[in-house]
Amino acid sequence: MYLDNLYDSFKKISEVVRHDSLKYINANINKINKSNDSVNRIDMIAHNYIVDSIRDLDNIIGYISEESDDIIYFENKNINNINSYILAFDPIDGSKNLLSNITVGTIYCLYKFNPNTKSIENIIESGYCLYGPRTILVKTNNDTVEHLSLNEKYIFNKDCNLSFENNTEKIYCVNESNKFSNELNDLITFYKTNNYNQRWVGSMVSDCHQILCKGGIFMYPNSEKYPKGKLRLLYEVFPFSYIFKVAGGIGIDNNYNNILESHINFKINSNNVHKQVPIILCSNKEYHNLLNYFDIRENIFC
Ligand code: FBP
Repeated sequence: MYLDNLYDSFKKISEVVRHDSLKYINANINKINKSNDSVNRIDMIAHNYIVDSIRDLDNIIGYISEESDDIIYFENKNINNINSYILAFDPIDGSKNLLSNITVGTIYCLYKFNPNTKSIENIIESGYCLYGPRTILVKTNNDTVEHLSLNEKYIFNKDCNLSFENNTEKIYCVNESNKFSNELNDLITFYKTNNYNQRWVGSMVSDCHQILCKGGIFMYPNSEKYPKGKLRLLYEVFPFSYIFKVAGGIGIDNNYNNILESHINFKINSNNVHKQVPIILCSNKEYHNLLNYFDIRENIFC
């Protein structure tokens, strides 16, 4: 597989997360990233393993990491090659939760990239590796979302495909301590009064994985604290929107439109590499419920 080296880097990260001293990996290394987060040693260990794993892959001319200020091009690559890819990744999503031994993960997205216009042409593959009770890799493979587990021989074995077809539980996932608009507060009340169960782990990989496995809706909308949203477009929002799409779901923006369409051919520059956006991720069933709810609401209020 083209990205086998990358998957191997996840095995190394899994080992470090599980076995290295917590004090060592959780140490603050006096670095603040572009999202104003303090960087822990594990963020850089994971970042370096991933960069080393893709450095010699043909056609990957560069990468975008939560821990790098800008897009980085590999010196040994022809960055004008029209058949170019870039990899965007969040080395350790939810790393602040490691101290509490909560599941964290790596999120990645392989983009077909036009080096002349600096724009994304399309998504080739996206996925995440969860470092939880088990180490699992969830990734798109053409029109399926594969769920693989790391076995005792350090091989990722396929367990199943993930699809919303069978996963229809009523779960809503949002950090309710944030202050939202009346419209969103009403939507959250709708879930509470229609027997939806609430979940919030606080690491996107864990929360979205739960929704993928069971059904429901994940929301990180804009709020008083994050007027533009908190999660990053290129290495959190697009990867999950593509995975949800392949699994029979959708990622939607602030206007409830498909975010993969509203940001098509996204042009990357130094100012938007870490662009934050509001996001809602859900099954197509929940998307229709949401649109129905707003239709009804509109008729009530208009
Ligand atoms: P990073 O840890 O990669 O910076 O990701 C941000 C994140 O931790 C997401 O994983 C999670 O969904 C969100 O922030 C939690 O935010 P909050 O603390 O506001 O609930």
